[in-house]
Amino acid sequence: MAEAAWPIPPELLTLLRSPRGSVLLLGTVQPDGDLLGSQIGLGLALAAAGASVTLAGPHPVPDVFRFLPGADRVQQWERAPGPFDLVILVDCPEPSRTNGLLEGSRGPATRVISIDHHPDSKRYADAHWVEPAASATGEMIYDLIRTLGLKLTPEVATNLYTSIHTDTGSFRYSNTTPRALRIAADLVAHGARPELVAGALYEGRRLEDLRGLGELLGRVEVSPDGLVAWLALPAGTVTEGFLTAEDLVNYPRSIASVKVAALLREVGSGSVKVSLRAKGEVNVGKIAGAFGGGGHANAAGCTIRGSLAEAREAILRAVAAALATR
Ligand SMILES: [Mn+2]
Repeated sequence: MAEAAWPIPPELLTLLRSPRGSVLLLGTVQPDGDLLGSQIGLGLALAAAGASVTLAGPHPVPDVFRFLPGADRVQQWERAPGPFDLVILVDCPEPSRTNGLLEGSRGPATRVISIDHHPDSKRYADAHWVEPAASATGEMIYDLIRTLGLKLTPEVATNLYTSIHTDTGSFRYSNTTPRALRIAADLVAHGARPELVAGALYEGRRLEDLRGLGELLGRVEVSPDGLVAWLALPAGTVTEGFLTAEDLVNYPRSIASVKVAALLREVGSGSVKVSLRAKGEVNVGKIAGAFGGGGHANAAGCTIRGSLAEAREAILRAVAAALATR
C-alpha cells in the first residue's frame, strides 16, 4: 500500500459506493494514456463489483493504447444513445472535449462525476474531485479504488500503471513524486508489467514510421538563444495515430539548452493546434490559457486561428515574453 488517499469528496464516494442503474465512463477527443488508463481501470473495477458499465468516447482508442486490458470495451460514439444514471469523466478539464457526448448522455436525473488533476478543471459535474498535486488522474483512481474497496486486478493495475507512466513521461518529469512511485510499485505488485507497458508504448513502431520520424526531426528549429525549440507541421504531414504514438513535442524538448518546446500542427480550416512543454522555468499552462487553451505548468495546449506562420509567431512571442520575466 502507498500513502493514505487524498480526501475524496464524500458526495462522490456516496455516488460510487453502490452505483445503481447504468454507469457511463466517458472519454474525450484525442484520449491520452492517463485518460484511457483511468477510464478503463475504473470501468473494469466497477464492472467487477457488479455495476452495469459502458465505456465510450468520441474518438477511437489510438493504436498505441490498444494493448490496455479492456481497451476493446471502449466504444466510439458520434452521439450518445440516451441518458445514463451516472456519467463519470476522468482527466477531462473541459466538457466540450466530449464532442457533445456529455450533453447527450445527461438527462434530468443523471448524476455526473468529474475526477481530474488539471489545475484549470471546469466545474461542470455534480460531484467534482480535482487534485492538481496528483501526477496523473490514474493516481486518483488508485486512491478511489482503494477507498471503495474495489479489487485491484492485474488488468486494473496495468491500466493505472500506464496512466502514471505516461503522465510522468515514463517517470522522468517533476511530477514523479515519491507517492507516484510508491503507487506504481504497488500496481506492479498487483500484476502491472513495466516491461510490457514500455514495450507496447515505445517498441511497437513500423519501419516506415521510424523513417518518417527521422524526416520530421530534420525540421526541428531552435531560437537563436537556444531556449525555445519547435516543430511546425503543415496540414496532412502526420496522422493522429503517429502523433499520439510518437509524442512529437518531446523531441524539441530533449535539446539541452531548451526551456520551452512547441509542436504546432496545422489542422486545416485555418487553425493550428499547439502543444507546449516546459522544464519548470516557465508556466506553459498560463501561455496556453492566454490563447483559450489550458493545461499543466509543464504541459499544455491550445488552438490558434490563423496560418501556421501566424500561429508560430504568436506562440514564439508569448514564450519569449514569459522567458524574459522568469
Ligand atoms: Mn492527465
